[in-house]
Amino acid sequence: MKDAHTPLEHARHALDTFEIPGRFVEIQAFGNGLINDTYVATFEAGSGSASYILQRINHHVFQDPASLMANVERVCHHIRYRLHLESEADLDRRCLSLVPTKEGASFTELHDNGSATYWRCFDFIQGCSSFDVVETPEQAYQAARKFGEFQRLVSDIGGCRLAETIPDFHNTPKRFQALVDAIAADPLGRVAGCQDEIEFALRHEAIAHHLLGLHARGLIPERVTHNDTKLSNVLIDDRSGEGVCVVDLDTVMPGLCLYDFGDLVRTCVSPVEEDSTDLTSIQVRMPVFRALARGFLKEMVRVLTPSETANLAFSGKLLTYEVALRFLTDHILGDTYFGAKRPDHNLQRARNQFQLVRRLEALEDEMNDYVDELVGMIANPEHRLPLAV
Ligand code: GN1
Ligand code: MG
Repeated sequence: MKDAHTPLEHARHALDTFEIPGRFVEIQAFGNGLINDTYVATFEAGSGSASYILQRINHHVFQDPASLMANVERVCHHIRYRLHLESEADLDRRCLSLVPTKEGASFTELHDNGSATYWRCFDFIQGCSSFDVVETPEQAYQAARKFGEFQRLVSDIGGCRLAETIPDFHNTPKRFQALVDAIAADPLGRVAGCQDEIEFALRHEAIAHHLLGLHARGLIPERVTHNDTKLSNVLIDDRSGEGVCVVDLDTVMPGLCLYDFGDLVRTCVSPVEEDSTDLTSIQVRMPVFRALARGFLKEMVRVLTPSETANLAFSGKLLTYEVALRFLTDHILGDTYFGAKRPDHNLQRARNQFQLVRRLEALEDEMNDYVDELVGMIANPEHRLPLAV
């Protein structure tokens, strides 16, 4: 086949390398991810049609696609096995299934105009939706429960330590240093236009060191974590509203469990998306926070150490601060990581997230009190905890 030209033609070409039965019908772009390019493809086979998710792995971000895919294969396989042991009936919707290439590999490498691209393909999970903004506390509960279950299921994955697909991904002190370096370099002269955000970031540096400090003292262990637990990375059943499947396994690697709870708080409590410019709408919806704590603890309460539980509320502030540092750094360096759909997009994202840090800080005591209350109720053998919303 001749070299593909448009991204869609390229995707179509990649699709041909996978072992998919039936006749190709169509392919189109899918989802809102910032890093990988995602497509959905439909095929006609026998009695009906079947859909597939095709993804181009961003190998500038994930520099070792082979190790990444080895992680994904191991994690998918392990989750399926664990769910099978728990007698899960709906296995094909509860965990991702990779479609092998025609050569039996988990991903395909293509060359287009001299540069390599990497692709993988999953069965499409029918009857689900994903959301960028939580609509009800019930949805938050479902998402948190699913990510809690995910951690519980992968907690006993055997074999060697999973590969770090992005080294230091949630090393917030290093993210802080990257911002300091970007400010010093100021390659596009953007620093003058974001003094308030820089001042806020620098003044809050202590946030960056807290969890890794506890980890260094042995109070918070390393676990296998998802590391990108935004709300849109869990599929919710269209009919029952139940959490069905955790997706986007690219950053599953060794990490701290609070990174996962923290990113859930970051992406769920606010009623507006992370790039909304209406800063007055950014609030912490306490019923949503409470639902997240209930959902996550429902699965993880027996696994967590006291320091982990004591920092559930803090973790939301940490992850929000961290991504704000990353957005601000990317703005200063020219939007090369997250991309930008409009001028100052990453600065707007950073402003939004710093505002959320302020709101979370204001309610941190209230959130901690709720977590204490919840843990106390669970510890009481006679508790009748309203774990469901
Ligand atoms: C990116 O994978 P995606 O596009 O959903 C990023 C996350 C950020 C998020 C902010 C690998 O997520 O860390 O929290 O954007 N993923 C990577 O929306 O950098
Ligand atoms: Mg992701």
